[in-house]
Amino acid sequence: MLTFYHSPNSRSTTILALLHELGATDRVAIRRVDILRQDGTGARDPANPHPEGKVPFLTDGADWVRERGAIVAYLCERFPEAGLAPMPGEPLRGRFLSWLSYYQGVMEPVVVGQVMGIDHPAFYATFRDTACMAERLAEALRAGPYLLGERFSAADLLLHSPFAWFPQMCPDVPEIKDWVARCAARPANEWARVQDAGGPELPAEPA
Ligand SMILES: N[C@@H](CCC(=O)N[C@@H](CS)C(=O)NCC(=O)O)C(=O)O
Repeated sequence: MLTFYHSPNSRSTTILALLHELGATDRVAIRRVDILRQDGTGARDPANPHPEGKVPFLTDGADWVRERGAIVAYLCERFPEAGLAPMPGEPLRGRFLSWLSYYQGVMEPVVVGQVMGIDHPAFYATFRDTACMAERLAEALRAGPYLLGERFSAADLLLHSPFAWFPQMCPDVPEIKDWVARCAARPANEWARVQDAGGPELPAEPA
C-alpha cells in the first residue's frame, strides 16, 4: 500500500496536487505530519519515517521514495491511466525524466542559491546561473505551452512550483510567467491549497 507523508504548505503540497491530477487521492493513504520549518515553528514528527524528518515522503510496503522528482516519476508510473507522464517506450520519456532530474539537480540549487546570495565560480560551473536556467525553461516553452510541448505533464507541476510559491523568484520572461500562471490555475493546485488551508479531511486510508 502506498502511504504519502504530507505537511500543509510545504514542498509536499506539489505531491498532494499531483495525487489529485492522477485521480489517486482515495488510492493512497495520506498522512499529515508536522515538520520543523525554517521560521523555527513546528517540530520533527516521529510519525514521519523520512530519514531526516522531511516531506514529501512516500512508502510502498517496505520500500520508500524520497525527493519530489523521484516521487513524481514513481506515482505517474503507478497511475499511468491519468496520462501525466510519457511511459517507458513512449515519445518524450527522456525529456520528461530529464526535467524531473533537472529540477532536483539544478533548478532547486540555483533558486535556493539565489535566495542565499551565493556568488561563487564553482557554484556557477556546477549548476550555471538563473539566466541560464530561465533560458532552458523559455526555449522549451517557446515550442509549446508546456515543457513537453502541447502536453501538460507532471514535469510542469513540479518545475513551476517554486515560482508559484515565490513569485519574486520567477524570471521576468513572458513565456515563463504565462506558463507559471497556466499551471498554478489548474484545479488540482486549487484543491491542494484548499486542503492545506484546513479543507475537508482527507481519507486516512484508501477506500
Ligand atoms: N529535496 C527535497 C526537499 C524536501 C524538503 O526540504 N522539505 C521541507 C519542507 S518544504 C522539509 O521537510 N523540511 C523539514 C526539515 O528540514 O526538517 C525534495 O524536493 O523532496
